[in-house]
Amino acid sequence: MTTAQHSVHDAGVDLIRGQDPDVAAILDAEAERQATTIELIASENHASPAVMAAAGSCMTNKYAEGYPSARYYGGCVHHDAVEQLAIDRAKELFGCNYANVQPHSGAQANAAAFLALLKPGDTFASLVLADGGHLSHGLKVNMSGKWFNPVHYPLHYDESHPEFEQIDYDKVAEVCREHKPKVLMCGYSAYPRVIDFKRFREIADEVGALLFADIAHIAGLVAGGAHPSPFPHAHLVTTTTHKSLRGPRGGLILTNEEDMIKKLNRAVFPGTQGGPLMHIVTAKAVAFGEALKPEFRAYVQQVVANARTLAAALVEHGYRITSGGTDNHVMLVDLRTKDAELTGADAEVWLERGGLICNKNGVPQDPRPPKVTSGIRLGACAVTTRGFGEAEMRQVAAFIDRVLTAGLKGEAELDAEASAVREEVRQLCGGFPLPGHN
Ligand code: DSN
Repeated sequence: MTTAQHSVHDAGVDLIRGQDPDVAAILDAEAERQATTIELIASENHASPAVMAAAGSCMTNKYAEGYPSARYYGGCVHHDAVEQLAIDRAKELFGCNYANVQPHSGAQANAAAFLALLKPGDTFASLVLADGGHLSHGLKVNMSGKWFNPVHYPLHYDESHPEFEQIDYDKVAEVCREHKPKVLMCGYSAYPRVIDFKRFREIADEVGALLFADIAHIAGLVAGGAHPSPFPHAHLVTTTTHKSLRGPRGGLILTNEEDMIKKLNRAVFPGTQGGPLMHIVTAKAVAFGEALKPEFRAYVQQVVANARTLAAALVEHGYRITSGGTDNHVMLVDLRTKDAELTGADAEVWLERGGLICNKNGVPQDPRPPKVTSGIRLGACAVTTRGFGEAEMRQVAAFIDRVLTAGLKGEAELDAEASAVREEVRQLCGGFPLPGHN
């Protein structure tokens, strides 16, 4: 067992080891992978030992269908207490009057929001999905696209426009005027710029739509003051809790609209879910408590600074960053400026061989299919949690460039360089242990 594995992780896995060595071996290997690789997937993070302990706690043993003080099962006194704590902390964190902490995921939160706000066949507007949207924002094979009528607004696609690859707000208004959606959605999975919630609300008001902000990616930045809040502009906000917010894997719904509260509660339970995952609700309470601390504000400021530094360093290495940079934690790297033949699919696999974990991602107007793509998406949330600063981000950019440059030369060059980078990554990670490791 390596030093990196002497951690809070061991306490849990040691319990499993005696009973189920097969599972324990997998957990050990995953702990080792997380400790010794650089996590650049923009939607991932390293939750604290307290969050992970709560997620693995006795709260998993209980059914608590319903809401605090209104359950369908006895014995919920402590589950009431922890859910109420999570609700109160979420409301304080985001400055709103209502929080539903039960959605199992962001997609589940969105499904409940659609159920509450729309009838089958109703129209809603969202970003062109391939340009940074999410599957739950109207993909044809998702419930949102099968049962409702999504219409999509574009980015600026004209390279000479000063806001190239940023949201084209005039087109948002045009699409809304033409289709009169009941709901206008904003918030994305791969959009590196600030979202102008006020402008979205003006457009929503003009056409009589409700404004629905899915802040799954930027929730931590919003909570920590590094991105403007969707409130007071959005009527409804959904998010995940495990990305920049650094909690357990899960979802959350927020609003200030009194007339939506009953509908939202019903849409989550019994509309789209049964028993809440109370161990995860408990871990959400812990994570929200962490996010209310001043250290979290410093953390998200550093996330943004680190993302900017990584983007700038990659530009120096010859890569194009879509929209010219990033204002938040995420960036899309257009690989074609390095080499027209380089694909996101190859880059993802090659980088993993060097211990650099990311995902292929389409760039706006990408001519390649989603399983190939011309880009990779990188984020700074996880590396900032382990303590990387701007010097380390420049090192990361150099690692990325070394692996991709070698990969373009051929398998022998890739094998040698990826192995060398893998070792340097391991050493760098050793100096920045994950939370709870020593
Ligand atoms: N899969 C998430 C992401 O990577 O952004 C969105 O659900």
